[in-house]
Amino acid sequence: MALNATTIAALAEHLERCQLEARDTVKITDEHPALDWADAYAIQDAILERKRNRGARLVGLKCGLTSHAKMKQMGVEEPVFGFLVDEFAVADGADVRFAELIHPKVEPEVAFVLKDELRGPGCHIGAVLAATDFVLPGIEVIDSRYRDFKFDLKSVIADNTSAARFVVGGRARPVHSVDLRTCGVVLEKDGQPVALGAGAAVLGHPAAAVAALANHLARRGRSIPAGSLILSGGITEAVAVAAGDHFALRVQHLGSVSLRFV
Ligand code: OOG
Ligand code: MG
Repeated sequence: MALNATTIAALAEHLERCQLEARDTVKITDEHPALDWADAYAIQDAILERKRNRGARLVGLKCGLTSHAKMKQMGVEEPVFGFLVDEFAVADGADVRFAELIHPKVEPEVAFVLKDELRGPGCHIGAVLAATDFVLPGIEVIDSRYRDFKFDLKSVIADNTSAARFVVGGRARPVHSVDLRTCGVVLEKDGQPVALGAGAAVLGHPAAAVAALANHLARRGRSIPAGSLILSGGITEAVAVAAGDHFALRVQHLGSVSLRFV
């Protein structure tokens, strides 16, 4: 670690305030160029700790930058991982208040719910499929706290990988009943398709992203607990949002899910 505990806590407070107050900021590596990977995840952990101290519940985890479309869009080359708390959750079909966000974008994703703990190293697609209870369609609303959505990997990790809101569909499908590689996804804005893809866009298979998460956590002495909800990462480029937009995601065999920005 390159930063001391006081700086980690101050950066966590700063980034969380930006999230809660819908304010943007310059990326933290501008002021702290020495910030390393351990610092970045320590800041993310400190944000989670702040939320937990106010009564928030950890409901799951997210993988980000797991598709070539996303990596290309953001100009980076490695997946990142973050957390999901209950305050980010939106009910299917519900309204999201645009004023609570800075410059949100939406992403079509597949969500996994685990029946068993997943522990790396050496976690692979087979282990993920065996540990998965069911899968759901999900829309993630990302909202980087960094000005103009411009960041490097360490800054975005510290900012909890831009996590802001998410919604998942309510029809649970057993993971063995669908081929998540070939299943098609259509994201519609106000009834018009705005992004199209298939599950294979995410590391060849969305379960590979969950395996990468388990292997990443193993390097930090952690595992994915049973019962976790995991967003496996945007299948297409993220789509910019304006107030009034309605988004519906249709995932082949998994049903649909929607939300509206008001
Ligand atoms: C980082 C988060 C990306 C995904 O699904 O790829 C992400 C960002 O692009 O702001 O959640
Ligand atoms: Mg995402």
